[in-house]
Amino acid sequence: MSPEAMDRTTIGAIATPEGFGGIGVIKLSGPEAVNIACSMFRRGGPGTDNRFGACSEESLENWRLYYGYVFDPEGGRVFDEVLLAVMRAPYSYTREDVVEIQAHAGPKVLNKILELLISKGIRPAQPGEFTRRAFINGRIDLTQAEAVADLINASSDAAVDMAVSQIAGGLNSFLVPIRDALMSVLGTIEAAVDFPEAIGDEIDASGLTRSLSAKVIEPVQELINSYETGRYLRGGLRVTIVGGPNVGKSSLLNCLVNSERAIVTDVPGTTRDCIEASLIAKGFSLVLADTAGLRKDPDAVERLGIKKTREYIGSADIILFVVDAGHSVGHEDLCIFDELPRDRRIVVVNKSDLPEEQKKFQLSPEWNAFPCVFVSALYGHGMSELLDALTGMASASASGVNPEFVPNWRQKTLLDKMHRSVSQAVSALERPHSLELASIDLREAVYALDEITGRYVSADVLDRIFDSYCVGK
Ligand SMILES: Nc1nc2c(ncn2[C@@H]2O[C@H](COP(=O)(O)OP(=O)(O)OP(=O)(O)O)[C@@H](O)[C@H]2O)c(=O)[nH]1
Ligand SMILES: [Mg+2]
Repeated sequence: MSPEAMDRTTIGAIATPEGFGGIGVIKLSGPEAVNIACSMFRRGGPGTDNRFGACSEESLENWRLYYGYVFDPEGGRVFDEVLLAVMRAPYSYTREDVVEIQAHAGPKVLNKILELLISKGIRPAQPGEFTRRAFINGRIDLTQAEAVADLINASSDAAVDMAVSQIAGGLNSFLVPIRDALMSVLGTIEAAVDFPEAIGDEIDASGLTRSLSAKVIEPVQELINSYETGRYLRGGLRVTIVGGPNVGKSSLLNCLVNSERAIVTDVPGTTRDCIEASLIAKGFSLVLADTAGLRKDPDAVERLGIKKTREYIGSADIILFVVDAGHSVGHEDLCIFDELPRDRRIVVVNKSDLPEEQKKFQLSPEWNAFPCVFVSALYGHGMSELLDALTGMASASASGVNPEFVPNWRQKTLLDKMHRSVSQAVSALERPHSLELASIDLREAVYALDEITGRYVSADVLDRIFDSYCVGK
């Protein structure tokens, strides 16, 4: 199904977050936006004859800020002193006539102005409706619309960079040549299916297969790979803190987030559950998880905690393996360490504040090859070095990822579908008399690609995407 038919009503919403502040913005979009805003706006200040200077639609130029007052034309009551900007179609966010009113950000005053606008015929906007209109009106594609939400939700520099690149059309520009290649092969195959006598025998199946592999399968695989490595740019890098009991895992979490997030005692086995806390460090968003200490003979409750720890290890991007500087490395430590994924672990030697005579830890030869940081969670020593090691590892794994082309989960699912369909088409092309099957698979791939960009997408999918937006965006 093609993008839905346009709803032509004029919509309005408070575009800034609820609360008290300097400025609150009310945004309108639709054919009546300028007319309605004008009917309740009077220019003021220099250049006007009086406080309620007359204002006609034509007198408001595009892209200029006008100083004045919002007032109720019925009773004449003034609601606020505002700045107003008009952006007429098609040079606006939605490609419709758009008006923005910058008022004072108090919930009462903004709601009063919105109510006044509604009484004049404006419909309150649904969540994401301005961006949805920008998409329906063809100003942006669906990948760009989704990146707008990513930008709003971005919690780190890396996530901002990625969203900005994608708003500029990064992902779509990568997909355009893939679609062209698919359509070209599909055109050849469909012609051969429709006119078998004329073309059927002359078709160069191995040439088509090569083209599909180089121009479709390989770049699609590249995008799928960048989802895996770039996933944390969106949701945050998952860092799991593991180690034996009492080594200071919870103390480390508290120290990193500078808050008493987890309970710390000298009783081994204090932490039974996994405790999460977020942190922004050196431009990266980190989701830290403190876990139950891993040991050989846990009680029933600890056993459940340890099961959960293993799940966290499985889904972690980086694992901090904490050991106690006051203990030598034991068999149990080595066993835990060996269980951890090789390329994602950092050894953290905690309690390095202990006096020299109490220090028993010696770096095990097996651990030489891995990053190792000495810290004291009690005194906050070594945290900067630890964050350097963490973000260094994150940067290294992101270095192969082009932030312009990092798909989200929805897009990645459709890329998987494309990959499957095109691979099936390639197999069909390698068999005799299977051109029709190949064309069906390639059509499926084109549908999947068009669902990514929104060229053909169901209203349900759009509802799901835009419902997660805030009102006013
Ligand atoms: N000297 C010193 N003591 C520490 C340090 N970090 C933690 N401790 C102490 O070590 C003990 C255990 O700390 P926790 O943070 O609860 O250790 P844990 O690894 O979370 O322990 P479990 O949850 O029981 O597995 C507490 O008495 C802490 O005060 C440190 O850097 N130096
Ligand atoms: Mg603990």
